[in-house]
Amino acid sequence: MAKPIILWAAEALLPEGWAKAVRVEIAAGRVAKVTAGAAPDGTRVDVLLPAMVNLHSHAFQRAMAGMTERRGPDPRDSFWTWRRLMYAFLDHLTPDDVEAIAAFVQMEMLEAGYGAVAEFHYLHHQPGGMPYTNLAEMSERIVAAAVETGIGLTHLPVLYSQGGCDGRALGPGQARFGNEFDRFVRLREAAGRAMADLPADAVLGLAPHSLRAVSREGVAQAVALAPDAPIHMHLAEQVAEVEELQASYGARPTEWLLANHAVDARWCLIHATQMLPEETLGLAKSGAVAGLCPITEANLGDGIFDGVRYLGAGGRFGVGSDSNVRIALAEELRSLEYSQRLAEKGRAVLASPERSTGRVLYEGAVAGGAQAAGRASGAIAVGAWADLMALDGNHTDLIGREGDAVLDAWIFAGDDRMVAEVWSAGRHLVSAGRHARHDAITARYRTTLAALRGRM
Ligand code: NGQ
Ligand code: ZN
Repeated sequence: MAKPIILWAAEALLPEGWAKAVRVEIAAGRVAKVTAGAAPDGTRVDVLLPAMVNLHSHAFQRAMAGMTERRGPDPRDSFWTWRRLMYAFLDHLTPDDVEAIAAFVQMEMLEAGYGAVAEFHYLHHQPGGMPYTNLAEMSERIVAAAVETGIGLTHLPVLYSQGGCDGRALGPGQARFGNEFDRFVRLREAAGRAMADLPADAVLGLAPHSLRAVSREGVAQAVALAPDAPIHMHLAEQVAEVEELQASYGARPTEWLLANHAVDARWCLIHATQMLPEETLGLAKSGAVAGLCPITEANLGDGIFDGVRYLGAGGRFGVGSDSNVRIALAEELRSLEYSQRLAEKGRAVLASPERSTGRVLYEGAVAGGAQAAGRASGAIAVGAWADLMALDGNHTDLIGREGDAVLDAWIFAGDDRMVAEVWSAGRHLVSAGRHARHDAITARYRTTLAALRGRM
């Protein structure tokens, strides 16, 4: 077996709280031993944290970041007009493009301090909807990107079968996503085989896209397919979606889901923005993770998650970069808190008397992200995958700060330039803020984007 890796941190956030002079031993990708008050040893870092899981990404959307900020012909631009542009954009993408974009965005995630990503993958087929010769071609490209970047991957092949919850056919922009359940099962199996190239921390889950894109039967079949796998679904993001579901099912999305499925800790509900108080409390009690994507939700004009009520009821949450319009972990957490302050007209609304805002946000999202990804990480604890991140204590905003104040300074005053080192399941991928393959991955992304712009 490989020699254990030794880290030593001036300060570290452990499950029992902050500790000084912490020595961490990593063996076979997992935390093997943690000792506080230890003499300096091995690789020295300043502030060691469990690394975050990015619980929701559509990798390809990274390449359209910043391209949808103009008014269109519609009287009102919205999520739905954005979605049309997104469909038009993705129709140009080849498997090579997807691999290059995915590698680039995974590299950015790692450099931002994420150790893993749950990729909600629905771009399966050729333009027009014909499958590739290899049904799981696009899944293989996501996997290949993860092999290159080393990011911890929870791959979520997406079931997408209809154009709306009345069961209408897929729209022309949705042809590349579509599978009936049987073909989806084969696609997911093929994706699982492709994942043999990944290290042992990789996870295969599944994702019925939404109650709009999957019928009641489809959701039930997906739930039964892999009873232990993480299951993710978009839920209650937009007002029009709530209205559509009420018209078809006579219930609101979260209300319907909680009444018809045994929603529990293996579920991750993405957005959960449009909920009535009873729905918020019901979701909090279920043990599922609310997958919040604050930067994207602001960009798309979704609305504001009822966070104070949800966290007050013990609800679990994590964060995702979703549309990948911006990869920024500190900003993702800050945006979440600021949305709550603006809604509540108060400050530090998620903090508790014992724990600062930054601490509540970070510890909550790191645990929820790991749960949602089906990944044994989210804490610097013996037996967990060594998903670790270190902040640079020499940064000006961290002068003289310790404990919770470090997290508050990073999240509210700083940004991801403070992220110095990242390990994913013991793989040391980011050093001094840069991914080991930063230049090669960036060069390929440049070439890919230039060619793509030429074709559009
Ligand atoms: C997606 N994104 O699957 O990329 C969706 C848009 C839809 C967000 N919901 C498509 N943010 O929901 O129909
Ligand atoms: Zn999404």
